[in-house]
Amino acid sequence: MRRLVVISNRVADLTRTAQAGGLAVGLADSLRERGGVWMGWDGQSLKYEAEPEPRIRKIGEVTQATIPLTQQDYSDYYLGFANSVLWPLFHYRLDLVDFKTAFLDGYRRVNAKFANALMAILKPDDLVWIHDYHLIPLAAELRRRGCQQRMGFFLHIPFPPPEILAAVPRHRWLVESLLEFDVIGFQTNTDLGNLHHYVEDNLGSWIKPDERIRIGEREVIAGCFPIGIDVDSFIAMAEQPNDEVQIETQRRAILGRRQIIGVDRLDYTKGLPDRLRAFARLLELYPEMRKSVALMQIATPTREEVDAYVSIRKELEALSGEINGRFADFNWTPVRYIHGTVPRDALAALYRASPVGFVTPLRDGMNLVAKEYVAAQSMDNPGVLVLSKFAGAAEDLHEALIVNPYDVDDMARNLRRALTMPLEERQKRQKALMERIRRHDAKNWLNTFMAALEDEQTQPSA
Ligand code: GDG
Repeated sequence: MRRLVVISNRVADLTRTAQAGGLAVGLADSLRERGGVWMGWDGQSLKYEAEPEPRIRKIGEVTQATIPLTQQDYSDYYLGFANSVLWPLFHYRLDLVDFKTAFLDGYRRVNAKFANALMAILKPDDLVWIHDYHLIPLAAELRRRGCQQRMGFFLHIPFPPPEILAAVPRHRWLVESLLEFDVIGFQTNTDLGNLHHYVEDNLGSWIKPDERIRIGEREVIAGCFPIGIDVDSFIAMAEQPNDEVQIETQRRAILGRRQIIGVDRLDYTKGLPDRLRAFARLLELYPEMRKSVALMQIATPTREEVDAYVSIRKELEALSGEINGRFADFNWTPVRYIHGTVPRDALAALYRASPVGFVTPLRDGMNLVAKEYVAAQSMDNPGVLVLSKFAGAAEDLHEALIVNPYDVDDMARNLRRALTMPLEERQKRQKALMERIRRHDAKNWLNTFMAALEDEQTQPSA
């Protein structure tokens, strides 16, 4: 088996279980099994080094190589171009894009740094797999340095339609850089279709009947590779008793209260304010639900140095206070809003103890929480997944209750439907959803992408 070298902005700490963030979770699950090298920024050191030497550490079958960034890199590349330009742009949020030329320069500079560090590690028959929007120009940088290895790219977030992409300066350069990869993977057919439209309209390239993109003499495989979870290990975790969660669940059962659960990084793409409003609307429209239901929202801190994240945090704190002020009683708190990180095993137990999983992003590449919620349910008495139609997961998870995350009334009605759904219907939906998350699990994601990457019919560009 050829050695796999994975590169992402950050590497996950494989010795810890409380990782928040879909990329870290998805990749850690896949790499632990296959083994290989994982390179990225160490996430901490912000010191200046002209040509950073990767720091090497071996954990099980995985060799981790990390490099430092400077404070300037961190501001321009990470907070700047990646998270204040590409993240909002790719999530269709043009109103939040904050473009500066210095950000673009920093983005190119850091991608060049990654390429220099990689040149010291790569062996001729390695397979190179690069992840996410932070590193789109990395293949082009590596090719410029003479790299001949097969290179694949996976985009964890959505790929927007051409008319949205066109709002950012140098969008053509960005897509041309992307096309330097041999294989480009997306979460959904919608994202893949958006790339097809862009290349046909703007680059004069064409899509062959086998879906390969023809650019001059080269061919690029672009496909849909939906990410998944390690279903069995999640089931095992959910079935393990977690004392603290169990005591809390029993207390709620005695009081006849049921829990709706939401778990997200605290990000403006996750639709949290309207989710809280929808819960309030449920209490308004169906007063009989009061005191018998509560919403637990876990919102894990993320990117707190970007302004848009500071305002969403304030908005949520105000909203949950407002809803509690309006509806709470001396012995019932409707919203439990937790701004923090919960251990993964407790999370699994919480999903299992919650009759409704409430996942309502305004736009999401896939959304692993939706799949984790399904995996954690017991077949005897499964809960119901209420899922946004704008999550990538909705392209597959048809048996969830699919909602419009901009329509508070629609979400409230579907919450009620979930809370009152007969057991037989819940079991039928659960069975079908379980089959779907097994078909598209972490292993399938890795294997199908690797098969495309190992397909030697497409030659790397000279
Ligand atoms: C990106 C894309 C795509 C969250 N809070 C805690 C915690 N988490 C874990 C969840 C889940 C992961 O973080 C979040 O994954 P998502 O997929 O929901 O979302 P993003 O972080 O935005 O991920 C997304 C993903 O990449 C993979 O390609 O699906 O669309 O945006 O695993 O459980 N984990 C723990 N404590 C927390 O408090 N332990």
